[in-house]
Amino acid sequence: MPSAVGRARRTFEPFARVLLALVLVACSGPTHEPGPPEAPYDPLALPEAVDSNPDPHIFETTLEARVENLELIAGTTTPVWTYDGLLPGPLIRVAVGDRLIVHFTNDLPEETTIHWHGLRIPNDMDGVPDVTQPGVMPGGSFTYDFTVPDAGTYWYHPHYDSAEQVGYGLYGPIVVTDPNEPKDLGSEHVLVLSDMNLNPDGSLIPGDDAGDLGTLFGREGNTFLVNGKVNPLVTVPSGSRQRWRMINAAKSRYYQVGIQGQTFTRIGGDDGFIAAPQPLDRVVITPAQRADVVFDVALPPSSQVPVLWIPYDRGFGSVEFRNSATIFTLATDDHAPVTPPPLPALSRDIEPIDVSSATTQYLQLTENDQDGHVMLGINGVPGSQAQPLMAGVGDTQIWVVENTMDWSHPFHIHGFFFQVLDTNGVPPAVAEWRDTADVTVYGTTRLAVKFTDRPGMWMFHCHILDHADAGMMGMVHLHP
Ligand SMILES: [Cu+2]
Repeated sequence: MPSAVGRARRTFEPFARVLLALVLVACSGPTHEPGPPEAPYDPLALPEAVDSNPDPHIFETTLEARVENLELIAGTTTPVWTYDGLLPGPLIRVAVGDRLIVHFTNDLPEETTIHWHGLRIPNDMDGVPDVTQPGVMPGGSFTYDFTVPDAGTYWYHPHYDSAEQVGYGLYGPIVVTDPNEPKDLGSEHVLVLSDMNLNPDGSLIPGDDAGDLGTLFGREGNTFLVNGKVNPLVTVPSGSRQRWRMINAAKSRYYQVGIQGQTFTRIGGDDGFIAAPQPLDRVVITPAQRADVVFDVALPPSSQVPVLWIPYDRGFGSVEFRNSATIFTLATDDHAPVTPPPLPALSRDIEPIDVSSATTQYLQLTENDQDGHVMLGINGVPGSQAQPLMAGVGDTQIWVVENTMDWSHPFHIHGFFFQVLDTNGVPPAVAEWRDTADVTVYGTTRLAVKFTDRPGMWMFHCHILDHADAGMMGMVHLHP
């Protein structure tokens, strides 16, 4: 029979042990605590804009444009032009039909605005300085306030000195979600693809580098960036389904994206889902376009493969003597491969625009000389000197856009979706809504646009921003 002393010791000892353990834990600090399992580091994760409005259907936030020193090349700093100090700017994620309010302040040394690329919003929210709003001066502010009408992947960027400002880093992604979209589309990443022209010490190469030749070709940065990073290592489970919402935010570079041994299924483009999924080995995204792709990672465990930029022929000098480059490295973890559920059936009714009573506008994309300097234009006239095209609300128009130059032009219309009728006589492989379409070297793209509503002055331009700034832009005056 245990003595009273023995009982007391046995009762005391566990207390002492617990006490000792507590003291040890307190002294050893948090590193010895097991804690919750850490989520694997995701270098592609983007900080998201924060909603300060309690109304679930209003997303209200702030954006500040400012110069921020960031380390893009290891050991150097670059004075990047940013939204909120981030490259790219914060991801704005809203649901279709939400009201978005952005209180914007400009702390750059230069005038700026925000253009909401692809969003079908009222004209006075379109962000074109001196056309739809006064430019936002240094120290100034402007409130953007509109309803987001369409699900899809979009982006925002300035429309003042845009080649320089976008080239220096001013851009950010917008995802407009649809609560009714099919599930099982995969683990989602928003990929903002861009480039930046940097000196070895990290400083910015000026936006007028290489003079007229730079303007004609369109300046491509020498540093590839994905979500503001240089060649990050991204680890995912073997076999897992990935969904990449890719945005080409580069000011001039075309992205042709490919992975050795991997097929993509493109499910969306500029303005939401396309009519039917499209299998592709490579995805071509002109400046400003978007591509929404899914794929099941065709890599064994513990392996890695480069996600490549592959030279794409957009005219003289774009493919000659150029090699593929790594955008980032895709790796698999050491777990057994996973098998995702079958891809849900995806289809979207995209009725062809009725062009039976459409009028036709002819636009030649032209190169002009002015005082011995390269000047670009539309129908021989730079944007600053051009008369606007005319359209009435409810009109349908066919725009025949003809390229007379040695370089392709990604042609963008603000505020409206359009349908490409054909490119060099060939209709698109799959029906889709676009806001930016490629016009190939000496080629012709015909597109149909219905000006449904929202009168005002709407801009259109080449989205090689060096070309736009050199005059390849114009306006369509949409009257009530
Ligand atoms: Cu162009």
